[in-house]
Amino acid sequence: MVREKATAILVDPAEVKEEILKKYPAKVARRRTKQILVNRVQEAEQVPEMLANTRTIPGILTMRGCAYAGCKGVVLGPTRDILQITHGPIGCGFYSWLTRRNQTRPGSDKGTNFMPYAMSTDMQEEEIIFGGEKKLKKAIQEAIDLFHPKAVGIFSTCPVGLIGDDVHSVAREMEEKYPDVNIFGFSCEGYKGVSQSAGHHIANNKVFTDVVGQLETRKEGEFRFNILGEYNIGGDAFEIERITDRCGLTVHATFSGNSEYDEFASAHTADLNVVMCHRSINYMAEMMEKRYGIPWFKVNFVGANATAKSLRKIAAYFGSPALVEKVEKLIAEEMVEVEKVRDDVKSRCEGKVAMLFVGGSRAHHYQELFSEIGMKTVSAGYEFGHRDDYEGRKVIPSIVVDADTRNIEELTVRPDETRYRPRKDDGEIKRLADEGIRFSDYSGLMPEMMNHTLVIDDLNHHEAEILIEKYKPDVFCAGIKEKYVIQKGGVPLKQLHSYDYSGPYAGFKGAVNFYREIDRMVNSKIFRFVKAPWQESPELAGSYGWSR
Ligand code: CFM
Repeated sequence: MVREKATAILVDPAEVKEEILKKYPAKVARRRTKQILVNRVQEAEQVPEMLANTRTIPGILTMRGCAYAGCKGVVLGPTRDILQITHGPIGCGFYSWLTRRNQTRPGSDKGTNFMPYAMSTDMQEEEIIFGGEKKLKKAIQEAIDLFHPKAVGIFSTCPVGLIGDDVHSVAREMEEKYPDVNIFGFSCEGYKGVSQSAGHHIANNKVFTDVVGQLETRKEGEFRFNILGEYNIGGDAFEIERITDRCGLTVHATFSGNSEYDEFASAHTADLNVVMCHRSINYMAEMMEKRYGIPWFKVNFVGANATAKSLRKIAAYFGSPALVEKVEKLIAEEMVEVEKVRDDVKSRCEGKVAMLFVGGSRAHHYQELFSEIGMKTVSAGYEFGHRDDYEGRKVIPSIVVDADTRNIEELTVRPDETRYRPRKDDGEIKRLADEGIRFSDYSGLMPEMMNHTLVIDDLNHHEAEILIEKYKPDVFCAGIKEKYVIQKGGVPLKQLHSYDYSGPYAGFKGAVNFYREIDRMVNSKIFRFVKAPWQESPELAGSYGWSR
């Protein structure tokens, strides 16, 4: 049977919400009702309040990951020459090893690259019972002897916190022995906080206190800036660097796609921070502004129009007419191919419907690419975004700090006595703000979504099933945990974490890749013929036992 096509307009989001909540016990429904919102954008970007960054209700199969994943896998993982040791059982190290498809390109054949290695202390019962610090010291020793790294990061997994191993004292002790190696530990036990978001914060804090500011080297270039929150998944950072190079801009450091230690250590010498993924790295942007006087604003290199807009913002900030001209010339050149493919793809995709449930920023950013080919995003949400990622940073003062958030250290940062240097005076900042650059701000996902869309935090399988049944979307964007359930339900799923072994999707070339990929997916007839086993016999019964 071929599925009927439904348009978003015919679906009442309030009814869908009702249908979702109906199955829940009263207590669960009372909570979830604050996390499933019908979007309504009012004046001054006012939107309904989202209950976000709170614990997942036990028993609900969440899409979220853990704090260790956010710290080791996400923020530090893409850095090629910080030797990273997972202190814990082997699974944590193994499953955080390149599964995110973060890529890197060492400058030369001799350039250091530890990313092909997964290093772990491989804790056993013995260490769980008698402590693992001895084994950790041995591991660091072995790694230094073999690889002679500039820096070593130690990442704590759940058991480390449970048995009380002190990774920080081990780091200090080993650093005394090897004063030329920067050794630092992360208390990023998986259970810290309610999701991987806690791990981002822990990583930001340590990189800020122990790495940034250690070196005063500057890359050559007139317009030097850092890109914060770009992790080079599927080669995104390569495409962004191609574009910025062509414009004559110098990316001093990317936190942390295609990056190396020295770039982090000297990042405080750059003149601007632009933020891609607000959720994972806003802490670093703020701390660098306070200590070194580097202004920041939000950019988005996902989407051709968004890329052009971001480049224009950066050019306006540096204020050089020659740079502005170069940027405009590049945009005009790059848009030729983009528009050709976009218009062709749009003729087949216009009016189709997408849903996005990913992480803490992509569910917002990728809506740009869909709208460029005429597709509507009818429902979206983050796995672990905070209220500011949904509603905009204006709500930060009213966010209630709960025990889980208090668990993560908030650093008090003051201006550096010798190195604090405002990059622009107040008058210039005001002039740029009047021209539309929103410094230290992020508008959030909801103000930029259509009214009557359904915004859902921390989506689960039950809710995804209802969304599919009611909206019959043309494509569903999420991750590997969702992929096959959704596809068996007859809807193609695009992985927006790993890009399904494809990419890049950032920048101009990335936009072209994405248009083509989505065209193939939403216009392929095959999914409509899929019949999942549960469509014919909806309940599967199982029993534990043994039969011969
Ligand atoms: Fe930022 Fe990310 Fe994301 Fe994220 Fe992630 Fe990722 Fe993501 Mo997967 S840092 S919040 S913790 S953009 S790994 S590169 S795709 S969930 S939306």
